[in-house]
Amino acid sequence: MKLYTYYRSSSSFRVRIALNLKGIAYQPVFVHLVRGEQAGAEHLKRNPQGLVPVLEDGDFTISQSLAIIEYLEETHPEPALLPSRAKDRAEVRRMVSLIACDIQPLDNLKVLKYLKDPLGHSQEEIGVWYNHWISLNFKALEQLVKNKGGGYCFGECVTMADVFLVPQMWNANRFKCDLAPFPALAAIEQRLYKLEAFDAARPENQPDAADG
Ligand SMILES: N[C@@H](CCC(=O)N[C@@H](CS)C(=O)NCC(=O)O)C(=O)O
Repeated sequence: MKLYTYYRSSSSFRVRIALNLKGIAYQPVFVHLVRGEQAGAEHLKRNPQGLVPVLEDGDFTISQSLAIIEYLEETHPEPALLPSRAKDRAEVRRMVSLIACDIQPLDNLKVLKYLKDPLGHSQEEIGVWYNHWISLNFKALEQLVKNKGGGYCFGECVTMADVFLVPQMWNANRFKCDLAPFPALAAIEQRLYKLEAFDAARPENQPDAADG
């Protein structure tokens, strides 16, 4: 498999974690987002949205991190990232959606750039925007993991919710969000980084990190 990725892309980070957890070997192909390589003709053929990540599995090409991770879950079921009971899967997907639908799309690079130009917001205002969506939604997620977590976001095993949590925490730290109100999320994050699959997927540990 080939993964088109950028070290600091939180959506790529999710897929790197899932591939590592499932023990799937892959070849990373680096798409430099700051240099705009995602908008080049070659990449647009892979993903007309001009975003990473993109996964190639033989002649099959797929984008959208959640679609990719669900595909990996179906094609490589072990270890499972979704629980066996339907109600439990719904709980995990609820946490995944909170991050993937209600935080990341509001705080991604395209949105932050648009707030600056053409909307004319200052860097300080953009920081306030960023923090707002993190803290609003992490407040709810903190409550959900307190109710449902048993060491991890949901129960006592790593699930897709953990795969989505860690990259969002990484982004929140990068933007210096106040994470003090979320001790349960922070404790889970620390526990997850002890696992090789999460640590190896960290942005700092990617070969393209050296390229800026
Ligand atoms: N919903 C998409 C989001 C993908 C996305 O926002 N990718 C960002 C990096 S995390 C990107 O490629 N940004 C490039 C740009 O905004 O030009 C997913 O989950 O894959």
